[in-house]
Amino acid sequence: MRKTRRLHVAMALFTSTLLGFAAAAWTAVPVVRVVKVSAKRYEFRPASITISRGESLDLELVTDDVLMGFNAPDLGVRSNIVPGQVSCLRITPQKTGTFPFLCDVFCGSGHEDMNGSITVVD
Ligand SMILES: [Cu+2]
Repeated sequence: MRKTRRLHVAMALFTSTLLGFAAAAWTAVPVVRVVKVSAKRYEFRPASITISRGESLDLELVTDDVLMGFNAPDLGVRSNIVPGQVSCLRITPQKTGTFPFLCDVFCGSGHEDMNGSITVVD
């Protein structure tokens, strides 16, 4: 009986330790918000994105049209947007404000008006 009881106590300790590790591992993984940005001649959807300062955000850039670009020069990020592919761009802005982004690959007559903004708040 004693051996069985000790075994149960040991198993309970082992299980609770494992659960503790699992919980620690779970909470240590940062959750990154994902925003899908669709580029279509001649607009981005959404055209305005809001993020908190220091937050990481993954932009998933897609298009069904032609090769385009996503460029947010004030945040130091850019990527091509290739038809049929998902281009992932992570941003973690450290300054607040409203920062423009634009298409920087000529895609047609309305290309110059293809833009949007990322607002970073505290
Ligand atoms: Cu363009």
